[in-house]
Amino acid sequence: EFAAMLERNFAPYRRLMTYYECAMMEVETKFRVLDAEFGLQHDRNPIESIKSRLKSTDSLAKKLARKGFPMSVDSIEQNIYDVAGVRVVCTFPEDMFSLAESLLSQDDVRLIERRDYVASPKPSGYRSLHLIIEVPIFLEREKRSVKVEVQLRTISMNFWASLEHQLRYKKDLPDEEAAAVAAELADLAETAADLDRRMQALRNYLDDGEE
Ligand code: 0O2
Repeated sequence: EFAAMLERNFAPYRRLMTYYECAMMEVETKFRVLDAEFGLQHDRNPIESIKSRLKSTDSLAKKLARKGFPMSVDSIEQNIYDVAGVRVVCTFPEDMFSLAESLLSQDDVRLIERRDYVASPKPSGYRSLHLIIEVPIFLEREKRSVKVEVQLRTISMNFWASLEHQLRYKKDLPDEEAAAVAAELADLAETAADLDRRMQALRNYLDDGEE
């Protein structure tokens, strides 16, 4: 159904995806600017890496179907908030939150939704700070607001999420074993969070010594 709809609406679909790509570039640049400025002030960089991705046609079709939304180009724009995704991997947990705060204080950024999976981790153990924001993009004749999902994580949270994502495809196990694997993964997430807490404490100790 989705494939047939795309075939009929290929030009508007491509146009919409281009808008998302532009918004993703804008947001990525905002983080690069914040990273550079922070580097000047503090002699270290809060961002380890940035990765942007556009949701694939396949994942879009699956998400619309799963959530029972109409299969149309307009429906993508109205209902799917993570078509454009920017993942920012930070060095320390406090960096995640100060970057988020700086981004949200910019007058062309509008916050749509904030989900703090650090304060409230998912049952899987997943931790990250998710922001759905809207940013303007300037086109030849108009200005459009486009939604972007930002995921802020530490290196340690990203390490856990990447490996858990890989292992998820191997979870075709009997219920009992699957539960044991899930429990082990949740426990590993606690270990990762502990690393973050200790690294942050060390960072704060060294920063205090410098003043
Ligand atoms: P991809 O390939 O990153 O797009 P929904 O999107 O509706 O399923 P919701 O509640 O809208 O879920 O979004 P949520 O859970 O706040 O964020 C979804 C995204 O967060 C996921 O994207 C993952 O990137 C990440 N995520 C959430 N929970 C987990 C988890 O337990 N493990 C890992 N590794 N990542 C997680 P998608 O859509 O799954 O995929």
